[in-house]
Amino acid sequence: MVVNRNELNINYDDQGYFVIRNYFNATEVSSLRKVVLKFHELWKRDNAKFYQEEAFNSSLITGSRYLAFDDRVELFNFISSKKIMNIVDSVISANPAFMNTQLFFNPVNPEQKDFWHRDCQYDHDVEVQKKVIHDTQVLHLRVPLFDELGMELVPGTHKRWDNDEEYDVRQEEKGRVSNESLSTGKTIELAAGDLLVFSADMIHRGLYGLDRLALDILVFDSAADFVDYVDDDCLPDIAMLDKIDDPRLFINTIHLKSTG
Ligand SMILES: O=C(O)CCC(=O)C(=O)O
Repeated sequence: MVVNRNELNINYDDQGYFVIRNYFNATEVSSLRKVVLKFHELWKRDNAKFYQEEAFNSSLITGSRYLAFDDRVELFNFISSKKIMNIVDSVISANPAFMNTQLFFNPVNPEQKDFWHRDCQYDHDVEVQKKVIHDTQVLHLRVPLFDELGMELVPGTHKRWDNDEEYDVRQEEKGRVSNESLSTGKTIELAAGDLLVFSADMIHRGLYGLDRLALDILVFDSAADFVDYVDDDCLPDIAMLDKIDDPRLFINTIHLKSTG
């Protein structure tokens, strides 16, 4: 599939997200699903109480705790594949760097509700959030491994502050709660094979339901100050780097770590 990188960049800049339908073929999805499911089963067993009671995601999928060398190399090669790098390069033109991976699934407890947020709200108070949304933001590339209800996003909020409704719901002010619907929200249904790219700091929520299992790849611009968020164990070692076709996403992170 030919993607128009310039057009993607314009969409991202304008709206804070874009989606490419049927970007991955059935073979690519099933190979990825196989290795991710191996991680997921082991992770669930190891985190049984957390999984049963409250979890809706895991992270550090490329780390050494649950996956062995060959599976990790396969994941690293997917993350830095031509298809992914084409997209990453269209949004971050100079020195994109790998941050982490996350896996999103349905919480076991059906009473647990999906919730609106900006990722930066977990690191910063409101006054700082108002500033950091104008700085470089982390990019999420969501690869759904099964058809899912998808995500709800508020277009444009990667560049603007919340209106009153958005703020009260997201921050649970004035009696509002974070799983209420927002009149500005836009639902993006996703199917296995699609790719959704969005800014971590825009207002968003994942929609629970169906068999959702989505791999999110998190990438940042080397010029931004995010390297402290990277766990060393999620990066490829020398022997793995040798088996990665285009390792620059990881090399950029390793370089930042060694100079930071
Ligand atoms: O899918 C979800 O449950 C939430 C996703 C999300 O917040 C994120 O990818 O940053």
